[in-house]
Order: sequence, then C-alpha cells, then structure tokens
Amino acid sequence: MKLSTLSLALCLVASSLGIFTQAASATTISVKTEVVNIRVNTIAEGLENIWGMAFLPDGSILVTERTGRMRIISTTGKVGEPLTGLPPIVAKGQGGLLDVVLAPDFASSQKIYFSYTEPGEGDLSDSNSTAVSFATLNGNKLENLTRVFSQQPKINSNHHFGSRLVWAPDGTLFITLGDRYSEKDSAQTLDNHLGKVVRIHADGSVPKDNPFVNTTGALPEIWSIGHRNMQGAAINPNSKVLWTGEHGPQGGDELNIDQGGKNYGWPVITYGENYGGGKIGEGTHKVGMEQPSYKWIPSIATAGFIFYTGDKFPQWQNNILLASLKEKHSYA
Ligand SMILES: [Ca+2]
Repeated sequence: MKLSTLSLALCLVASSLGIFTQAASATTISVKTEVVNIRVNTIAEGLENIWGMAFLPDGSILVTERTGRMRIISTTGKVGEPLTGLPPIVAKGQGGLLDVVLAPDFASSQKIYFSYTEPGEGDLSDSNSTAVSFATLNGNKLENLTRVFSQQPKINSNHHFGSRLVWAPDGTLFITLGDRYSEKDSAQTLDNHLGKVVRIHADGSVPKDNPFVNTTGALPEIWSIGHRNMQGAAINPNSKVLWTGEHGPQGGDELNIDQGGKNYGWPVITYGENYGGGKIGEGTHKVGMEQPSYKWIPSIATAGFIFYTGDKFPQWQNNILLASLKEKHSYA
C-alpha cells in the first residue's frame, strides 16, 4: 500500500506520542504516558520517504525525499518541482538525501544545510558515507554548493548513516553519524567518524574548543563517541545542551544528554542484543562509559524528536515529542 509519506510522518509523530518530562540538569528522565486524540490533516501527498523538513520564514516547508529529491511544499500544500543543484547522492538502503536545516542567518544568507549519502570515488566507488553541504536557495535552484563535512572513512554499506543536523546556540553545527553497521567497533576509536557526533563551524572548520583537538591521532571534528545510529537530535531549550536519540539493536534504544568528550558505550555496553538473540559486548555498565538517560526495551526504533516550545499545549512545554519508526500506538 502506498501511503502519503508526509501524512505518514505526521501520523508517526502523532500516534507514537511519548510525552517526556525532565528537569534541565537531570541525567535520567521520567516518562509519563498520555492518551491524546490528535486529528491528523494531510498537507501533501505523493512524496517518497520524507526524511527531513525545515520550515521557511513564509511558512512553506523544505522537504527531503530520501530517494534524492528536495522540494518546497507551499502553505496551501502545493508540492513544488524538485530543486536543482543537489550533489551526487547514493540512494540505497537507509541512505540517500537525509536531513535539511536552515542556516541561522538564513534571512540574510538564504543558505540551507543538508546531509546525504555521498558516493566514494575511484577504488571507493562501491563505498559511501554521510556528507553535509550548504547551498543558497534561489527560487527552485540550489546554488553555490559547498561541502562542509565528509564522514571518514567511506564504507561499503547501506546502513546506519545517522545524519541529523542541529545548530548549537553558539552557532556551531552538530552532525550525528552512524556506525555503518558493519564497523561497529570503530565507534570506540577516535581515528574515524563512525558512530560519532561531530561538531563543526558553519564553514566546515573545526571549533578550537572541541574535546579531542589536542588528542594525538583523533579526528578533531569529534564531539562524542560510542554511538550506534542516531536519527534524532535536538537542543534542550532549558539547558541549551545537545540531546540525541539512538537506535539500539534488538532492544536498547536510547536517549542521551550528549556531552563533549563522553563515550556512550556502543558496542561495549548496551541494553540490546543481537538480532535473533545473543549478547553484544560486555554488558550494560562500564567505568568511563555513559549510561543512557532513557532506554527502551523492546526497541521503538527511535527517530526524529523535538522539544515542544509552542503555546497551544502548555502542559507539554519543554517535553519531547519523539517519532517511532515501528510503534503505531502509545508506548508505556
Ligand atoms: Ca549507549
């Protein structure tokens, strides 16, 4: 059955509504489950695998289709033609055109930033990795395309691209990066971008206060390590710090308060197990590795989330609304 991806995305947010309450400084999260009735209005139809979206100042929406297209949906739901000017994109498996965000200075610069699966070149033409570029939006055209980040190394895998983009209050950009599934042990070492959060300036340069800039052999973009695949990330409006949501394997999806220089454990510690059963790593705790702030067993397949800061539902203020890729009802 072919579903409208946009209405599906909204359905997932709405029907998998988890309402989280947490204090700004807490390292664990209390969760309450509410039954809420939400009327879902389909805004637009016929789109394929929407992965990211960003609201433009006039209320229209930039959307990415994972298959490699970006479009603008007007405030009346009119679906625009695909934008021109995207870079080469590998649309296979979980890869393709992924997140999109406006630059903090979009009003003056017209810049947008987006993440995608970038093909390798030459001997690496069968391989790929997550990359981030910006471009200026001019009508239906993307111009002045500039790549600011390319995950290293490239891997022959169609899995675990991570790829959520979040601006920090200081104007730096966080990028979540998956372990590519076949390279999970690399999430523990500093010589690669697999299973990491990285932090860069808007022009792609490395902030001097990144945690590993003075560590020999470490890639200086790295912010935190020991991650599996993070498809959700947001800045907590109270504490102003990064939170990330992470897919576990079979069980053990996580929410983490994602601090610079910390090790979030994968694949040494996890609350999940191999698909079909079987232990992964050493257990659930280890000195020097962070516990998740919240975990789901069984997995809900945690995806995008936001901290709610609107004025329509005061009881949800600063709570997280989180999309699940598998649950169709509220979870306990
Ligand atoms: Ca973890």
